[in-house]
Amino acid sequence: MTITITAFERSPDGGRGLARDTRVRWALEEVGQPYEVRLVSFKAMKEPAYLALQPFGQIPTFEEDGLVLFETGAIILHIAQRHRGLLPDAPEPRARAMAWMFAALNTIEPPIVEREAAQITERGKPWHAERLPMLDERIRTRLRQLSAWLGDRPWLDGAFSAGDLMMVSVLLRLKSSGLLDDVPNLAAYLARGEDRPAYRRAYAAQRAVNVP
Ligand SMILES: N[C@@H](CCC(=O)N[C@@H](CS)C(=O)NCC(=O)O)C(=O)O
Repeated sequence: MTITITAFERSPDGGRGLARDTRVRWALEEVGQPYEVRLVSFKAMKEPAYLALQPFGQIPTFEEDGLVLFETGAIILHIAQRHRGLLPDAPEPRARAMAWMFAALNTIEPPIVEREAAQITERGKPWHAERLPMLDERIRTRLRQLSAWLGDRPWLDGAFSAGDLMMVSVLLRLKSSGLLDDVPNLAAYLARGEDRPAYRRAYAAQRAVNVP
């Protein structure tokens, strides 16, 4: 049965690969599963037919054989559990790879998203300039901690896993912020992720939609 995911008809990032369909495309490329993409407009994402798939009116969704999933954590965990290549077989390393997925989504992504939201919605407010350094420092704290853990390992815990896929995807949102300048091992970690053939294919596929 064909896998179908949804993505923006036109991504606000202009094809830089930061919309969250890219991480799902990447996971599918890593495990060698073909997929189709249904492009949706902002208007359609808020209509009842789409809200029946994704209650919050967001991309991406995942559909396969009657199963409908939303939330990239759930989607990528499902892909990684169903197909070989993104999770170790042994139970303990497998559980640890999942822990890194949660760390990416619950510990690292929230302050990054908060900073992005502040830059979009709070620009021009009198207190924005004072608040931004505080938001930056929250991210820097997490980056220092993650950098200390990573040290000189290539990946977070053994071989590349869904935990790395999620962590790299989240950190890529910081690429143009300058916040990675102080953590060269994390910058190199990102570069290793971006260099994976599966990531390159995923990036190219979303870019083809957004930069026709
Ligand atoms: N926690 C969700 C977040 C999904 C999300 O924020 N999607 C963004 C695009 S990357 C979106 O659809 N934004 C439009 C909106 O929220 O109206 C996930 O990981 O799937």
